[in-house]
Amino acid sequence: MTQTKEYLASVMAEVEQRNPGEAVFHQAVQEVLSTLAPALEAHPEYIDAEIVRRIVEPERMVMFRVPWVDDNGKVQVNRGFRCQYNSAIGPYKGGIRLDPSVNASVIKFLGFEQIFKNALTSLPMGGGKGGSDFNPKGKSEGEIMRFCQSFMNELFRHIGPDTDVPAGDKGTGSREIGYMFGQYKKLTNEWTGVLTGKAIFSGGSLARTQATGYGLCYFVNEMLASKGTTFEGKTVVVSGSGNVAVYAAEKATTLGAKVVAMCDRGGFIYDAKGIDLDLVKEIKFVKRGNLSEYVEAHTDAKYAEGPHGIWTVKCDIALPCATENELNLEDAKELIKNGCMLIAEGANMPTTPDAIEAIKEAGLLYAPGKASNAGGVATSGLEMSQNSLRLSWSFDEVDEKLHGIMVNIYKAASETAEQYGKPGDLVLGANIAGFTKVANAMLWQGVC
Ligand code: NDP
Ligand code: 2IT
Repeated sequence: MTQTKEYLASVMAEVEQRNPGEAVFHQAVQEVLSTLAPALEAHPEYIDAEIVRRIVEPERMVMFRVPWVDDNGKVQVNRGFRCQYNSAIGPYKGGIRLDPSVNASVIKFLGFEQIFKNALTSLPMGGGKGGSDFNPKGKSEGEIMRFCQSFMNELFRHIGPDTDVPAGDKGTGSREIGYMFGQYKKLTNEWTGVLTGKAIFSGGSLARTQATGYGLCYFVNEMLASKGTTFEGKTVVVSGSGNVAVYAAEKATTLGAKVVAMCDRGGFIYDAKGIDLDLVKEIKFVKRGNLSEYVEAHTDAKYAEGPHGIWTVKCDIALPCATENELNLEDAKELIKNGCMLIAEGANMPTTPDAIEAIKEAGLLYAPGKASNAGGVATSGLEMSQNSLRLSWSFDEVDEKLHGIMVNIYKAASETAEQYGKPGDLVLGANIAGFTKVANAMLWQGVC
């Protein structure tokens, strides 16, 4: 085991040396590599074929200029990325993030996570991610459209329904996917399922909008069942108030829980009666406003500046659904002190490594995003299937398939954890289950 751990440490050192200063990328790789030793011990052929050294290196990374003209006639320049990380089990698949914080490190961390997440869904999808440092906040419809068209003017030559299928992520919703899809169609003169998260009337799948949040709750349901309990009567805190957060809160509420707090970048709301989700949807999705407006309608609710305070709210279940590293050690200590029993990630890598340690040590149930938030990409996979079949399934049909996939991911992660002598360690279980699938495909395909 020592030798294997040394081998993994040497790969990690190479990743750090080859990608200097890319902190979140290093963090994501470290999280996976720190759990792989038992799998490599059981399968020395993975070391012989240098699967780990190969899997940490993206197959391709495209970086490009995205020029566009703002409403004042001024030329703006953003940077676009697409990381085509691994295509061993299917076409590259993963979202596009539009956020000022986007850089090569962020895109590579997200692409790397996506490899294992997509493998866990059991659908034939490789891993990829893209995005731009464009900030959609405060832009007019015209500016959003011109940016998306310019972004696609370059991206189109790198993607395709059997090559790479992007989708939404933070900052990219149905509106942006629509403009990108329109431009791809114009440039290629082809109507194909090249993007997922499309509108229902234009080849999209029912339940894709809800899928990440609903899937997260289906996964949490399985975790709770392992302790003989359910969502019924639980108090839940959900960070964020975007696509993932809102539909996680909606499903948790349907399953009998009370969601008492949510946040955005500006601050968090606390409503002891249970959050009014119709109002949150109106503020965030229709008006594209700030959550602070919530207390204008619900004067007995509270709003506090800064999103971090949300973790001081007492709850049974915490669902971080906003962004990476949003839940740190101090936040974890607050949750533990207040009797929280379960933390499951809707966002990608929202919990810092020291916070994860503390959460595990305190004996809370903990689910890593690459397992618990896989419902979104799984349903994107179902959208691809429907596009290929030229068919549309009903909401219930898709939702039922999503539910089955999440139950299976939980089973795969928990059974793998048990198989490797770490029962309950869903981080190790998810990493090894996802890794093994991709590693076997890479072995079978030879050194390429
Ligand atoms: P959205 O853009 O729809 O919503 C993001 C939410 O998080 C918003 O409420 C936003 O606040 C808040 N937020 C963003 N950045 C920060 C920050 N730095 N600090 C505090 N709050 C922040 O994104 P999604 O819901 O789609 O994505 C959320 C997370 O889930 C991301 O990590 C994404 O990668 C992950 N994910 C998304 C999937 C999907 O299908 N969309 C699938 C799986 C994972 P504000 O409104 O003020 O901007
Ligand atoms: O992080 C993710 O899994 C997503 N943003 C969804 C990707 C997708 O292709 O649906």
